[in-house]
Formats: sequence, C-alpha cells, structure tokens
Amino acid sequence: MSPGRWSMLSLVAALTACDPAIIDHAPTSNLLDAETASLETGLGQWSAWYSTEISREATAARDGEAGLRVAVTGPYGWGVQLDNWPGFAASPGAHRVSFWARGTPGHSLVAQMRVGWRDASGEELQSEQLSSAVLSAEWVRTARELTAPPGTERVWVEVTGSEGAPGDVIDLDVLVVQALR
Ligand SMILES: [Ca+2]
Repeated sequence: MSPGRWSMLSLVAALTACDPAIIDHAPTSNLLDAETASLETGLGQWSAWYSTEISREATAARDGEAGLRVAVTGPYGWGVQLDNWPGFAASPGAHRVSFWARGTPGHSLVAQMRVGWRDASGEELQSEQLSSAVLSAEWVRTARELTAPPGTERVWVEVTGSEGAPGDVIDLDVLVVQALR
C-alpha cells in the first residue's frame, strides 16, 4: 500500500472513529462557511425560500450560541436555501454530509437536505437527498456519505419539508458538507 493511500485511510478511520461533535467542529473541512454551518455570528448564506421566515436564535442552538430557526408560514411544505448561487466551492469525490434538526413535536415534520453538485457554469450534475427521522423536541443528527461526480466545482444545499403548517418551527444547526480526503 502506498504511503498516500495509507494516509487517506488513516484520515477516514480517524473521522469515522471521532465523536460527531468533534468532526463538526473541524473548521477547515466543512465546505459551507463557518457562519452558514454554525449560525454563530449571523445567518450565513441561508435565505427563506418558500413558506418560511428564518432567524438566528440562541434558543435554536444545538451547538454553540445560536442556530437557524425556521418558522413555517404556509401549508403544504416549507423550504430554505442558500443565497450564494451557484453555491460553495467543491470538488469531485467522497463527502460526508450531516446536519442536526428538531421540530414541533407531534406534527410529522421531517427535514430533507438536498445536496446539488454543480459544474463551473452552475449547471447541476447530480443531486442527492438526506431525510431526517420524524422531528421532535429532541435534536437528531442526520448523516450520509455522498460522492460528488467528476466535474463538480460547486455544492448547493437546500433544506425542505413536505409537511408543515403555519406555527410549526424547525431548528437547524451544525450543517456540514465535508470532503473526505
Ligand atoms: Ca450553532
């Protein structure tokens, strides 16, 4: 086995073995910028997309001082997305994508993160989706390993739900798109 191959395997092993909270704190490995990932100093690149009002709230923090509060303002689903089209810089290869969420209990709310891999012109090459468990008052982490296809130069992220009604609230924090290499 070549030294390079061994280093990569060691890194993957280390990341796999680490506590998730430790992984999520690694600032240089997240393709999302620090504000967008953690909400610690502002809303980052998050914007209300449909049937939502968003805010940065101390009471929405899973980690640190603040998180993203999504207040649902209409029926038939909700969505937030980035406002930095075509997204954050990215490269082809293996990634681990994860986020923490909670929501109004008993309302069958699910948070779905759609990750779109785009080329240099912003055209989407491929997209994949992670769905949380049904949300409750307890924070739940959703994570998946995804592979960005050849030609990827940008990553785009949306978080949506197909259920929801005015008054429902979803909190999101520690949103990570991490290159595994
Ligand atoms: Ca936070």
